[in-house]
Amino acid sequence: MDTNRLSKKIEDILNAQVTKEAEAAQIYLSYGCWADSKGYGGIANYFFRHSGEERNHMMKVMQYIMERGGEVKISAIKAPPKSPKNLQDCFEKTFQHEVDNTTAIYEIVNLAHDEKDWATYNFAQWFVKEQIEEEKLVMDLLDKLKIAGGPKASDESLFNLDKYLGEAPDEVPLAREASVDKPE
Ligand code: OFO
Repeated sequence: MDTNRLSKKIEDILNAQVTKEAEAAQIYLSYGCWADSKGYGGIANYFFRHSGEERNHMMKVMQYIMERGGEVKISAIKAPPKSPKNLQDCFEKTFQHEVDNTTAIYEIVNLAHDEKDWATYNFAQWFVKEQIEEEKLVMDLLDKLKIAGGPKASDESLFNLDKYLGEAPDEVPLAREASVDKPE
């Protein structure tokens, strides 16, 4: 008896997402190492923590495939791209990476919707919300760098930014949690 509750297409797209999450973890590891080599220990810490989050995402998708009776295929992952040129480039590339990942998640949602696979559709909603958070987190990074002076940021403001990011919370409040008493 076939107990696989996933279509071949859904199983394939989810397996591709397992690989994407593993690749994201490697990219953030590489950015963390790059930041550390430039003396930004706090920013390195930020990327190392986020690398761990990507591994957690990988685990969630992997477990979901198995939970639905599907077959997980662990594939080779690409090497991370070249080191960023500077902090602006690093944060912009991080933002672009998250936007690309959001597109990949939306493809899973679209396919699940087309196939009326409501279990996968429901599972993918966790990632839709997570992507709002992840994009907002990186938008905040870009905003903080801009306030610090962007390409003209002084050593002192970069020192403070680095310190802040080393201790910054990994969760960001979302609009859905806002109220007039607690707007953010
Ligand atoms: Fe950065 O996000 Fe995974 O899914």
